[in-house]
Amino acid sequence: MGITNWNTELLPYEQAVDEIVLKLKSVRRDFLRRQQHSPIEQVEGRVKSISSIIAKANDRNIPIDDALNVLEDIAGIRIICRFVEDIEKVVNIIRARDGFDMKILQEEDYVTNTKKSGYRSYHITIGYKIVYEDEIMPLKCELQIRTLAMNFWATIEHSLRYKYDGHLPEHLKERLHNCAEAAFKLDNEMTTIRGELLQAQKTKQTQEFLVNEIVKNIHNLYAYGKVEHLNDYNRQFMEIFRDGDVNKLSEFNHQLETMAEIYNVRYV
Ligand code: 0O2
Repeated sequence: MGITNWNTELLPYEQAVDEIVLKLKSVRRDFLRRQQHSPIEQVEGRVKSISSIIAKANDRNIPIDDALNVLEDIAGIRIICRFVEDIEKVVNIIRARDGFDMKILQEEDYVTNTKKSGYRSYHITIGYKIVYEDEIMPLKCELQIRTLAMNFWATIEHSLRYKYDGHLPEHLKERLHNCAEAAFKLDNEMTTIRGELLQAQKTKQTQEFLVNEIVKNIHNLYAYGKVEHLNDYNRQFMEIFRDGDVNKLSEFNHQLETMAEIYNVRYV
């Protein structure tokens, strides 16, 4: 076995993970800015620990020196969705980038084809290039796309598998199968109330948008010296805000916009 300086060898993977996480978080932010439901709920990234790399290489009879070239999940990204339906949307978002800033190398659908363990998730292996020490460096990265329920199950099962060194006792396997079944049912149940949840989400996003607009409009009127009604505006705003009625917030915002037009206030 050669001497691998793991800490420096893994730095490019850390950079790739940071870049991809940032890009996917921006996708989520774009949806929210457009006041749309984001199929991406959370994004997490990690570089595989040195001990996990060595253990996986050993399990698969891969010489340690080849591990970085052969293992495709040294850089790993987990994309968590609320609903099963969101998984396909995320997959399509990734596919739309194929050939642009990432290259799809492989897709594995463990959502439809549940693993024997009960594991469900959609895996995409991508090729991703980074600029590292002035050189273009191609790397591989595994994206795991799954729902919150699938993630809950996988996290618990992973910890238990680690505890038992990969050899889960039968009684635990059975329980985990029951839990996987329950997670599957939970995802299906969530799908049936998806419409209601999306509506609630939309109302909250609209309320947040209107509050931002109102605060900005009041500030602009103040900045342009239109201070005579300022206390009134603030009082009215607080009353409507406490009331929580989105229509009233919208009406009030409209009033402020009309005032801004009358006073010819330009936005600052
Ligand atoms: P860690 O600590 O998560 O990195 P392959 O079977 O090789 O064709 P696959 O399944 O994509 O394709 O490869 P692999 O190596 O079996 O699994 C890749 C990763 O998927 C795993 O990484 C896990 O994160 C996750 N995974 C796969 N199967 C299971 C499972 O049964 N339970 C859980 N909890 N996770 C799973 P690592 O290396 O296991 O670990």
